[in-house]
Amino acid sequence: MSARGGVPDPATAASLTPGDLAAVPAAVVSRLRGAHRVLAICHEHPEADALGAVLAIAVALEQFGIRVTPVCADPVPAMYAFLPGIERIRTAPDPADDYDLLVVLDCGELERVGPVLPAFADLFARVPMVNIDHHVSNTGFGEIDWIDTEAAATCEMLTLLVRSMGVPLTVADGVLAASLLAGIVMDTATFQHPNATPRTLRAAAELVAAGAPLSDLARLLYRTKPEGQLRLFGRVLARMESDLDGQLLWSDLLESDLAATGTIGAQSEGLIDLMSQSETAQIALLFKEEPGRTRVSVRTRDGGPDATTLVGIFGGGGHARAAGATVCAGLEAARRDVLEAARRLIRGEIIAAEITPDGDTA
Ligand SMILES: [Mn+2]
Repeated sequence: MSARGGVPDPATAASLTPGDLAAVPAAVVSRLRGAHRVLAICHEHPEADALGAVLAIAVALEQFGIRVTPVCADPVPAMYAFLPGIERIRTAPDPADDYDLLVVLDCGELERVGPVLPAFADLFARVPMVNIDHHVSNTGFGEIDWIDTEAAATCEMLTLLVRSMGVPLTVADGVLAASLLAGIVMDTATFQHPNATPRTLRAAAELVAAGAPLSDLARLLYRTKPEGQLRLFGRVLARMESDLDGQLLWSDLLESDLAATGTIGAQSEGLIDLMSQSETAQIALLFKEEPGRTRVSVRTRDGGPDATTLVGIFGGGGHARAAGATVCAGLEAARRDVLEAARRLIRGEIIAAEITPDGDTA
């Protein structure tokens, strides 16, 4: 890629510091460089950090003549179909290939790779594994573990890795830079979450300089929705209720809403974040009706109650501002019990937290 007006020459657009690159363990680099046949795998139910990571590691290692199979146990969701190179990702390892290294990406525990694990139990037991991840809860299941909980995304770590391996970020017609930036945009909500650090921005600056389409990625990952999804949001928002002068806000997502709008449960993603934009809400709750159970998503205001305190009562987990739980009860009963606990939490009647260190935040 040549330098054009306003686009810095990627060769001279270094933003990452030597200190940033020193965070990459030499053992990871040498293990990767010594491999011949690599299986790169991310978690099931993938999002852009997982998908971007398997694609990026594949493209980067291929620059050294290493053969890589990028795998995710689930088919790529339609909303990520625009990512360049995404069609390469398979749902299972190639049974005919003789892998000598597994690279597990963005998985807090090995089981997160999904049904591929039991289906290829022998492969996972036999072949050495490098574990690259940024989740605090990572169990350290690899032969080599590189866990960086300061990284906003696994793709931030891989940007450091690729740079320290000397691979130009411009290779593969932009697939490398776009994949890496997609993961960073995904996990930071376009640099809006508090996990976006100066290093995250330095990594992203180099990717943009290498041609990664930041504006397109932000729009396609966060501001593009099927019409049915907007109608789903409309139904749920119209049903919203509040209490305690608006400090407590909630709504229900019924199974019939999905049928009426032609959507699937995963398309409720983002709805609770919209509800949590309420000026007054300390706690926003979304109750999702499912067969035989109710999923509860929780968001809390900065400086407000800890969401993990609330969901901990119901066996859930997550983060202080975003958490979730699954209640084995129908919608009415689950809503009654969770709202009662939320009222007590807002009134300061619950002080001791039963905290689950990590869990679903959906
Ligand atoms: Mn991630």
